[in-house]
Amino acid sequence: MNREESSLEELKSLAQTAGYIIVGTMEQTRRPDARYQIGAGKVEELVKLVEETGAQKVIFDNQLRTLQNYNLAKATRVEVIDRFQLILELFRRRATTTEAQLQIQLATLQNELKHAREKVRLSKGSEQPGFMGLGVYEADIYRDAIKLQVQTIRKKLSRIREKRVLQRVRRTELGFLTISLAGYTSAGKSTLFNALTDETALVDKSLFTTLSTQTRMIDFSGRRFLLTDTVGFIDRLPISLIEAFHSTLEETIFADLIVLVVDLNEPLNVIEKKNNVCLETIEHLGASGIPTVTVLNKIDRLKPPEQAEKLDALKDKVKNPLLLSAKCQTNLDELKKHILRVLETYVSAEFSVPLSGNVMPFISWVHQKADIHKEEFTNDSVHITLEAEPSVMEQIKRKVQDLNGKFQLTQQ
Ligand SMILES: Nc1nc2c(ncn2[C@@H]2O[C@H](COP(=O)(O)OP(=O)(O)O)[C@@H](O)[C@H]2O)c(=O)[nH]1
Ligand SMILES: [Mg+2]
Repeated sequence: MNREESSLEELKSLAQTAGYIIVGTMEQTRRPDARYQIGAGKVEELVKLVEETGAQKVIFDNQLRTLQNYNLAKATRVEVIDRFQLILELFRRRATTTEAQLQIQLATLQNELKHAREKVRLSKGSEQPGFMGLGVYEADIYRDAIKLQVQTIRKKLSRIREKRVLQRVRRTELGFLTISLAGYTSAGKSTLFNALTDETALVDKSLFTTLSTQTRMIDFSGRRFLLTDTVGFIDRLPISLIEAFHSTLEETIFADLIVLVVDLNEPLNVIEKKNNVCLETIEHLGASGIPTVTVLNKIDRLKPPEQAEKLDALKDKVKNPLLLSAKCQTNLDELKKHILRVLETYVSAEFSVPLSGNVMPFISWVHQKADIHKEEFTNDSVHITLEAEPSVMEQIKRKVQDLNGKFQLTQQ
């Protein structure tokens, strides 16, 4: 329920990513009503829609105040959540590492703290979905309990420094290369994921009991890959969810290759802005050295001259672009070839450097520019196994020699 169509589309995509089946939608353009967010007449319509469709939940695009949330749940007799809560749920479903789970708990509790007073007041003697069981609390006691939990989680988080390399090493030992699908909500990641995994025969289940449903095996050119559909980037991500988003994304994006999916049907300035946010975030996570191809998706919506025009405008700003339509399954074979080409131009190497004052800035630079496979610190040196573009590798080699280290190219 919101003003712009694109926003509702995005909400639908988010809900689907979180595992919901959408049975109906409704929109209203007006000034928000204090009691219900939507107008009284619209509430009646909503109640009817819920009854007719048998919906088990109502999701609002606009942020709901506690009172509105309460009144809507009372009227519809189902749980009502807003976009913020939906995003939290989505992260919760995807988080498998302890760090990600803690970040999400933290965001949930902080949100709860904001609404605690009002919620306790409303829940006295009520049995609304989402408000149950709070009636026994006094507001201050409830708030104190939350604050205590927040502190405990903060402490735990500061103790956790997970070795993200480990997960990858394990997969590499299994003999698969991994590919992650990244990109904004609605760009077409899941559609591409399904298109690429369509013809794939079922493989030995026991191997995959540890994998989530967002990861499947694909096979091409005699090689096997694990393809992961990530949570993706979200427009207007609430600031309080950024840490939770980073840790959820981080565990899925560390792959041998990233396929960044872009909706080419959007205006050029929007595409560029989103692409920059993606690249900056990937860099922030320390994953910018990972080989990346950019899928310019939804070309079925554009005429060929327009496709060419946009490709030309973007080609220096995005990494290894390729025109494609996930929905119509055009250029899927080109994508596979493109992936192999990009992977093959990367060279592998290993090096050791003695630890000295200026080694750490160099190592963090390497983390940004190259794809690190293994990193071992001893008392007096660091040993790194990595892949990078040939020009980057050349720079690394020179710097290693400057630092009196040993450098060696290896076979892939
Ligand atoms: N026209 C067109 N629509 C597409 C294409 N790929 C995805 N879509 C549509 O875009 C919407 C979002 O797709 P989805 O795969 O859920 O995006 P995700 O949020 O990135 O996973 C859906 O309605 C898809 O049907 C495409 O190549 N062409
Ligand atoms: Mg999706």
